[in-house]
Formats: sequence, structure tokens, C-alpha cells
Amino acid sequence: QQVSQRLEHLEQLVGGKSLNNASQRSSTKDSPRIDIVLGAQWGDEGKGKLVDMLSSGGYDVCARVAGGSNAGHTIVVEGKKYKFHLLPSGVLNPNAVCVIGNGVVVHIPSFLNELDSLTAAGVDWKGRVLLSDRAHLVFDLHQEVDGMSEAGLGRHKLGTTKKGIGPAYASKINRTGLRVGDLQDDSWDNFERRFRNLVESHKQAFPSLEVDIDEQLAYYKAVAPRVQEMMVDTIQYTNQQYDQGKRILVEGANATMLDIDFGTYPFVTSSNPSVGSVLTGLGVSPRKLGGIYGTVKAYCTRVGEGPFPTELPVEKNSPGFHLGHVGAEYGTTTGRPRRVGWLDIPQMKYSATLNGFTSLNLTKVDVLTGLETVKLGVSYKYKGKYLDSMPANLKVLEDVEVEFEELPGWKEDISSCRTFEELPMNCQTYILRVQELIGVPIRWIGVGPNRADVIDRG
Ligand code: 2SA
Ligand code: GDP
Ligand code: MG
Repeated sequence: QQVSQRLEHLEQLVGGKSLNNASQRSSTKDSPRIDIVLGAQWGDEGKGKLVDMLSSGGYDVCARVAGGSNAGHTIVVEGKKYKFHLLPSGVLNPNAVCVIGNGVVVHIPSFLNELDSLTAAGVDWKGRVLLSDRAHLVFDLHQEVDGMSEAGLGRHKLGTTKKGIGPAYASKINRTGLRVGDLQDDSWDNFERRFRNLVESHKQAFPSLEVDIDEQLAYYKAVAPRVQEMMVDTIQYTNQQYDQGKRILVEGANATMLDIDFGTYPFVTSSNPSVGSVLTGLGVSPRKLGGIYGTVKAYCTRVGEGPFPTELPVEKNSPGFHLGHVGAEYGTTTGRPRRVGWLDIPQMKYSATLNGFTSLNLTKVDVLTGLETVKLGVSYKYKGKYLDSMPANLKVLEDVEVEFEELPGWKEDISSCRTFEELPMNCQTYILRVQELIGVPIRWIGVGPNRADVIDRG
């Protein structure tokens, strides 16, 4: 009885289920708006799974707004695994039109490969994939330069995916980049001239860079008709869809702590994966935004370098080993092992403040099953004093002392639970404590990788 009283108390503290009212649910035909799924941590929280799940529930448009093929979203539908890098995970919904917005950087060979693999997997995407004419192109040379820069940094490397993301955004900001729209037939001379200039400027900075310009130009000329079929003004398209009352879902790529402005700079990606990119990467007004769904893994992972205050060692039979092993924590794009740690509450509060999450999707709770105790990093201390904001200085973040709260674990398999009440008491307490600490209602609870392995408290 004591436990159930405590649970009731925790529910009341943050309004519990009552906070999940209609205004925070997915949009309906009567209230058009743009709902957004964002990563709250360092990525790989399970955004793709939620997008796939929501989108199969009836979104008309599913959009990507930032990043490129560095992203990796794994979806499991009836045991079959799909991996997406540039395409929004909503592509598995046969009724959804997929938009790659102007804020995305597109490596055309990877994009076309992804479409070909989808065809091979029997997914009919024809006519459902639209590419912004304002999206910037990632060239092979950007990818090579990404690798060379990393090699040049030696032990200070950032741990990028080497997909050319940073160099492509640098070209965009330098105003030397090329865009999808430059692949129109009537602008070919312009494409050729600008591409030669782009190669030249990169060769000056990286003299060992070798680019077969003629081969590259021939490739882009050959694939231009395929690209042209998908190229549209996605700003006009998306806003028209909105005006017609269509339901639009945005799939965030990468995550808030990798944001070039808000993340652990310089160990970040080169875009704004937080909420701002929905406006700048799709061309919509903030007045059109609806649900902002923060995806939070029940623990924390990071792939690549940079500070990680709640990081755990991974020696055998330790909690860190358990999380990495049971959670199968390997990069979807690169296969790199992900670093693991306990859930970082100060980080989640920062993320919730930045993005204004209306509800949370707490994923991979099943991975915690079997641990004797589960910890939550609840506060940061630096030089003996509590910090009340996220330090910008990485040396400070590296040196913070994290205070942990320890909760009892559970042993029962939760993968077939479909209601909150079916979860073991200790698991319920853990989830409600996380909700209480972050102060945002947890609507979805992930209990396994399959599309159906979720508890929806909506
Ligand atoms: P980049 O390639 O320039 O964007 O790398 C800069 C930093 O951003 C991190 N980053 C990621 N972190 C988590 N997941 C990502 N996607 C893949 C996945 C990663 C993979 O889903 O697993 O397969 O390794 C992703 N993309 C970029 C990166 O690690 C650098 O810290
Ligand atoms: P994203 O980048 O945020 O879309 O996440 P990734 O797809 O890179 O990584 C998340 C991984 O966790 C994928 O392999 C998913 O299939 C898996 N996953 C998602 N949700 C759950 C869950 O609730 N439980 C388990 N066990 N796996 C999950
Ligand atoms: Mg991922």
C-alpha cells in the first residue's frame, strides 16, 4: 500500500496522466499542426521507432529538417529491420509523403542507394519522396575532407561519422556550396563552374585531396534526371499541406546535446538538431508547431568523443557492460560501440528547457531489466558547489562531480507489457521518478525494439 501511495504522490506532483491532455496529443484533421520528434540526449534514443509508430497511425507528411546521412534510425517491423540515414522513418507508412527539407545536407549517391535498398526490400516509395531544391549537396570531397580533418586532429579528434557533414555545412555557410536545385538542366553551366571552384578551394586547404572532376561531373549529369523527379519547393509544399489540414510529423536527426549551439561544442554535429531546425530546415512558422516529443533513452549513450558526466566503465559484469550489451549499443551508421552511462537529469532539464517538450518518449526501459539497482544522475557539483545551469566550458563539464540517486531494479521481463500498470512496481517507480525530476509527462514507454513494443499512456 505504501508503494501505491508513493506512486500516486509522484503522479500528482507533475500532474501525471492528466498532463497528457488533448492539447498534447498528435494533431487531428480538425487541428492541423506540425508535431515533432526530437532527440534529447546525444542521439540514438529511438526517435526512428517513434516516428515509424506515429506515422503508421496516420500522418500525411513526414519530414527531415537537419543533418544528413550521419543519422541512423533503426526500425523493426515484425522482426524485419530497416535502417534509415537520410530518409525519414515515416517512409514505411505507404500513405505518408516524405520530405527532405532545405536544412538537410544530401549526399546524392547515399540517398539513391537508400532508395534502391528500399525498393529491394519491397517498399514502394515512388512519388512519395520529395527533396528540397534548397537542400545543400554533400560531395565525396566533403567526406574525404572530413576524414582528413579527423586524422589531422589525432587524439583530439571529434569522432565524426566521416559522412562529410561538417565540411558540407561549412561550404553552405561559406556560400561556396551547391544545392539540389543546381541540378536542374538549365543551370548545368553554373553547377560545373561552382563545383570546380569548390574543388579548388578545398585543394588549397587540403593539398593531398584528389578529385576526379570529370568523373564527378559525369556522375551528377547522369543522375540529375532521377534527382529532378523528386526535387520540389518543399517550403511551398509543406505549407500548402498544412493549409489543407494535413498532418505533418518531423523526425529530428542527431540530438540536442549534439547541437552546434547548445551541445558540447566542439564535440557536436554541424547543424541544430534541437527545435529551431524545424523552422529553419523546413520553412514553417513557429505558430504551426504542435506536439514536441522529446525522446529520452532510460539511460544515456554517446558515440564519438567529448565529455560524458554520467559515463560508466564497461568491464565485464558491470552495469556499463550490461547497458552496452543488452542495449546492443553500436552505431547504426558506423557500427562503432557507443559509450554508456546513467540517465543524466541536469542534461534532460536543459534539453526540456531548450526544446519545450510537451511530452516524453522514454525508450529502452527493458534494457534496465536485470540490474540490481538503477541510478539517476540528479545534480552536478563543481568545486564543491551545485551548478544550476549547463556549463559551456568543457573542462568544467569534464570535471563535474555527479550526485546520483539509487533506485531498486527489477528482474521481470517487461517486453510484453502494454499498460503502465502491468510493469513491475520498481519499474513504475523509476519511470515516475524520472518524470518527476524532468517535469515533463512521459507518454510513451519503450519496452522492446519492435514497432509494437511500447506503452502509450496518451
Ligand atoms: P558528424 O558526423 O560530423 O555529424 O559527427 C559529429 C558528432 O556527432 C555525432 N553523431 C552521432 N551521434 C549519434 N548517432 C549518430 N548517428 C549514427 C547512429 C552514428 C553511428 O545512429 O548510430 O553510426 O556511429 C550520429 N551522427 C553524428 C558523432 O558521433 C560526433 O560526435
Ligand atoms: P535514433 O537515431 O534515435 O532513431 O535511434 P537508433 O535507431 O540509432 O538507435 C536506437 C536503437 O534502439 C535501435 O536499434 C532501435 O531498434 C532500438 N530501440 C528503440 N526503442 C527501443 C526500446 O524501447 N527497447 C529496445 N530494446 N530497443 C529499442
Ligand atoms: Mg541513431
